[in-house]
Amino acid sequence: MALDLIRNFVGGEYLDGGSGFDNINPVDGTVVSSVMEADRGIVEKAVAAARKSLSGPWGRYTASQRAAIMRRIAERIEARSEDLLRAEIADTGKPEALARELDISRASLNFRAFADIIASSGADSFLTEFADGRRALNYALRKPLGVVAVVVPWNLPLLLLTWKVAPAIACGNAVVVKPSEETPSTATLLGEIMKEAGLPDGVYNVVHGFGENSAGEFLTKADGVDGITFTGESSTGSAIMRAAAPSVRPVSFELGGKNAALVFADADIEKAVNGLSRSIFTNTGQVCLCTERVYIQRPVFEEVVAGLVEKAKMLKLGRPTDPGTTTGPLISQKHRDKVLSYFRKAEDEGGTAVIGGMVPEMPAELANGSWIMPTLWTGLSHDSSPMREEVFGPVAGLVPFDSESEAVRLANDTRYGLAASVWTENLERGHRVGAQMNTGISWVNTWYLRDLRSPFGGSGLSGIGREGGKNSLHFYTEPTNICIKLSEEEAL
Ligand code: NAD
Ligand code: 6OD
Repeated sequence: MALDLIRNFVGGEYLDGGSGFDNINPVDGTVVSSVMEADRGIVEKAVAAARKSLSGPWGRYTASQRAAIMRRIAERIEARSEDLLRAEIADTGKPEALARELDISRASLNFRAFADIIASSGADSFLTEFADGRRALNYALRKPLGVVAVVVPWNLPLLLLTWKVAPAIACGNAVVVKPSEETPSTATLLGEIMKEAGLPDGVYNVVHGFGENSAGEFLTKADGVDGITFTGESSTGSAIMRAAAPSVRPVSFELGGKNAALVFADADIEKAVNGLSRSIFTNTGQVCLCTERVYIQRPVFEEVVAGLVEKAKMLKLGRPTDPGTTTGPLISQKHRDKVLSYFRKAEDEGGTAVIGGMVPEMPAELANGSWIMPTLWTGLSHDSSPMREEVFGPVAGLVPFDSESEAVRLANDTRYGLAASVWTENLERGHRVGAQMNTGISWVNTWYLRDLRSPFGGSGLSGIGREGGKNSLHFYTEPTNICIKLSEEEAL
């Protein structure tokens, strides 16, 4: 189901009001829906509705009651998965199989995982014993932050939204979500699903619009927001940090990446090429974890390049529902202009596109889509802009190296620190090199394999903090330590 009119969702109701903007299908440039942009008043109403829910029954739910409602949300997501799938595809143009297997299935998994995590979480406690015999029991209660602003991007819209909303409500918060202006639909449908699951009104709210001088900025600056969790570009992270500064709000940021893959001569080359191809081209390269720099040990350089070119040739661009489509368009013409600017920079800075490097010829009915050819460059120096700046498209620079230490140095020579992958059949090397990566995650002989209990995030320009498992519980709660005197003697 693709919605024609996308409205803000506040206090359990869809609101009329706000001016409209078009939601464009990147496959063919047609208008999917009209979106009601929230003005400052609507954003303030959403924050007020969230705050009100905290002093209602929601504020008294136990962890196991919250876990139960989250499992119902997961069930309702599964029951409405076709609606969510159609909406996600219409907004993003991504292949149906990818949306089904990654985006929609992770949405329910996010709720199930954090239901389990909150249901089994306990309080940190310490039995304190002093040398003079005094004793005390310390235990830390974790209280919700309160109203959490959730600002998310367009590349994995429902996955990234629920990755934040699930732990936030598991911890007893209320949320106001600002989805990307490019992908407003699934966040909106989730409002209905939350009601169907019995989540009290006001715990989940959605405001639509853009960033600066629109819903994003209004929300991150609104009085009554107690914390901000954000996924998106590093430069937007800086702007949000400035918005959070005056009231010293906690922030959790998952930002951009310039992720490296290191392919050693002792790798299983066929498996490495398969994995690398997935890591470069999945979602048309629009995953923050995608590889954009591939360092290949010299003896296998030509073989890996040839293998990746063959893989790129096998990709099939097309409509999300066409059989065999592997690759959708970029999200917008604006984003394609950005990616194309890197095609020009690559040429100017000495690179050669061994495949791609241009806009593909598409059938007439898709000519207004944001199509781009999967592209691989050789000959780029490590210091060139396509090797240093995040492109966020189906592109990678392929560069040879000689020694392990050189590969580690090149991979770490970046201001980003999100993800890396290491391809080797040498177990010791896998552990050793993986541990030397200055990234939030290092995969060895795989890519984007996730355990939701493990820490996730990045350093440097790639983010602040970690979410996942108890890391999420730490961000979305404030501890209060209770200290109970157990002995007769008072301290001091
Ligand atoms: P973006 O930063 O342009 O937008 C993200 C969200 O922030 C949108 O909802 C947007 O409307 C909002 N926004 C923009 N300016 C704002 C402002 N001044 N105040 C408040 N909100 C504002 O990012 P994008 O183009 O939507 O997504 C692509 C980027 O996201 C890439 O850089 C990618 O690497 C990054 N990303 C990172 C992760 C991660 O986990 N590290 C995951 C997905 C995407
Ligand atoms: O898998 C996740 O939990 C996650 N946050 C992925 C981020 C992908 C970036 O585009």
